[in-house]
Amino acid sequence: MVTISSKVVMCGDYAVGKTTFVKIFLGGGTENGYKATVGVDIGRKIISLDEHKLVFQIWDLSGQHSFKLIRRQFYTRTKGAILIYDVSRRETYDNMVNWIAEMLPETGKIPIVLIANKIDLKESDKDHVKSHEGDKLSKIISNKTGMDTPYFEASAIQQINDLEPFIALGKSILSQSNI
Ligand SMILES: Nc1nc2c(ncn2[C@@H]2O[C@H](COP(=O)(O)OP(=O)(O)OP(=O)(O)O)[C@@H](O)[C@H]2O)c(=O)[nH]1
Ligand SMILES: [Mg+2]
Repeated sequence: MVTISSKVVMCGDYAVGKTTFVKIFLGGGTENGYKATVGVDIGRKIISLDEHKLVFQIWDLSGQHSFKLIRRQFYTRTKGAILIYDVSRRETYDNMVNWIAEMLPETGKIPIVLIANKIDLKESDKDHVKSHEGDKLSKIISNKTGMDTPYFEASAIQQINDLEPFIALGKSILSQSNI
């Protein structure tokens, strides 16, 4: 058994649900209401995967535009990223390419997992971002990283695919670690 420590960043525009995912993963449940992350929150969780121990250090970044300039320094030594958009706000999908452009020069090629969040809002929003658009984006990311980009349609609030993205990222990080 090997213990691997990995810094992971949560990326995506404000209010897409980054903090909600992290809270669930860290075991804190969900809270109602939106409280914007200021700068970054850092959490830690150890999981067992394929006989190994993975120590996730999760950097939950602020998606607010006003933090864009300071975010760059947070990417050093990052081993993996979870990118999230909100299917009910198309601009958050369109902006994913800007997040990738912001991150990859700092991190180099790292495993990325893509989440289309808030699928519970799909029914009430005919203009929602469609599944094939998520697929397409995950392929674009794979082309940039040279790695598979697992893609999840999720509702953090309804706990649909709320933990799976973290496990998928952990597996990708392990497979990149030459153990
Ligand atoms: N309907 C719905 N709402 C969600 C879902 N996930 C999160 N939310 C809500 O979206 C709002 C924003 O969630 P946060 O997790 O704080 O967003 P964030 O991405 O961390 O935002 P910043 O910290 O500003 O970058 C909150 O009111 C959440 O309750 C979901 O799956 N469905
Ligand atoms: Mg947040």
